[in-house]
Amino acid sequence: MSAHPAIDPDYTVPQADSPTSPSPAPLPRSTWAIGDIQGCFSVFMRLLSAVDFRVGRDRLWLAGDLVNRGPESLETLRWLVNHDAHVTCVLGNHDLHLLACDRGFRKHKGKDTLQPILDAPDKHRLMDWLRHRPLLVQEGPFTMVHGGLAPDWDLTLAKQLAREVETSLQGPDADALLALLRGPAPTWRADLHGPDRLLAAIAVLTRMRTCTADGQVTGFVGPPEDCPQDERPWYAWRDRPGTLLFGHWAAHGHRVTERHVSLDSGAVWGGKLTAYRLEDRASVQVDAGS
Ligand SMILES: [Mn+2]
Repeated sequence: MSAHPAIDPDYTVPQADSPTSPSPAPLPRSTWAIGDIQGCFSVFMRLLSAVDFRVGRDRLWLAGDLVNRGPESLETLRWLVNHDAHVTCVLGNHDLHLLACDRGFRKHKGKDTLQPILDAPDKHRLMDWLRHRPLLVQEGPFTMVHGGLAPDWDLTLAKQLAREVETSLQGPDADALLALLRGPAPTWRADLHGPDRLLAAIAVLTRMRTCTADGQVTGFVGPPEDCPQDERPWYAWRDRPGTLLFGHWAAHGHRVTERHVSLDSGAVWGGKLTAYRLEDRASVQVDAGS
């Protein structure tokens, strides 16, 4: 018997292919939540054109994984740093990988496209900006993370854990935490302490897609319909107030319910880049392949 029984025993996977609008109505001020850019800068720029994004009027919420795998990670990061006043974003696993690579704690691997950032003359400014991004943001009814939340986390605990990680990443002992990203993370348990607690929280906040009722992750990456037995999408174990926005799960694609909005629609794999407007819940997508 599970310690954290599902609140919704009849949980069903939300419908795929949520409707998108080719030309959203203008609003006095729009807040566009955008999924994993992963260095696809030209696609990102096309999406901003498609939604008529105006600097100084509109805002961006980004679900993390700003960089890596795509061809223009440096251009993406520079643009975001230069538009900092209009950008709210959370850190994803690729962003943390970049921070760890920069400090020499992880190796730049075969499919990584981070070298131009690591070689850039303004690298320190870019890394300093990235290191000061949150892992969870909340405003009004909306909460955004890159990965997910553990079944036994309510929003209060999720925010507290995100703040603990952010404090560590932004403090004098950041290197000690980044160095630990080399190794495996423990499965989240409420009685973890110290670095293990932070590592487990990072794994949930930045890498979780599906899990068992007690929070075990198997690394399933397929669509939610094919979820392994005894697992569910992380959001399906517990009802939480408001609307949760998340990225990281390309095979989930963009699906919208009142409670959950998935934003990673696989732009870096030739899919789409998605923007979802908080004010009226309109969705706009551009094809990454064109
Ligand atoms: Mn990710």
